[in-house]
Amino acid sequence: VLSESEWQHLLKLWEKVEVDPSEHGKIVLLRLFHDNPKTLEHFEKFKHLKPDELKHSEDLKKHGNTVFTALGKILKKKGHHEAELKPLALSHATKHKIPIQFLQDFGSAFSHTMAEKHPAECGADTQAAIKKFMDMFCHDMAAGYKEHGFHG
Ligand code: HNN
Repeated sequence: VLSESEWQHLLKLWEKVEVDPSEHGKIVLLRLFHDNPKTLEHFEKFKHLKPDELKHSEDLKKHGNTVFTALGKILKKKGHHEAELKPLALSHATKHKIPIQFLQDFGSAFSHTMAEKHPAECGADTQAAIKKFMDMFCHDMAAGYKEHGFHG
């Protein structure tokens, strides 16, 4: 459970993200694909692209926006995100079959990217809050996965 001050740190950071969610999303996804190349295999539309094509893909920007819009909606619920997580757990468990480990890897890529791009908003308190938030997200997604019989 995050404290009110931890949520405030995250929401303040998110104001920076929202200036350009597609660019932030793209950078985090590129980092995720680099750190764990297996994650890329789950994207039919990206997995055949060469590294240079991926880097300049408009489609990847679009998907970055999709992912970050979803993440922002969850974050703004400050823990009361059941309604937002339900459809995501369903699609990521049964359609995309994304192991929980990949969601954790996304959390690391997200955290590292934020520290690099927004050092002023990413002090120790905020970094700890990001970790708590991503742990909570992964935990709740895992619970949703189990309801659909996926133990990824
Ligand atoms: O639920 C859906 O299928 C809607 C599209 C969507 C959303 C809102 C996806 C999505 C797709 C479908 C893409 C399409 O149809 O254009 C796929 C193949 N994801 C994946 C695959 C992997 C994946 Mn995710 N997602 N997503 C979202 C929203 C949010 C979201 N997804 C995530 C990770 C880490 C991976 C593994 C590579 C991911 C995260 C962390 C989030 C943030 C809440």
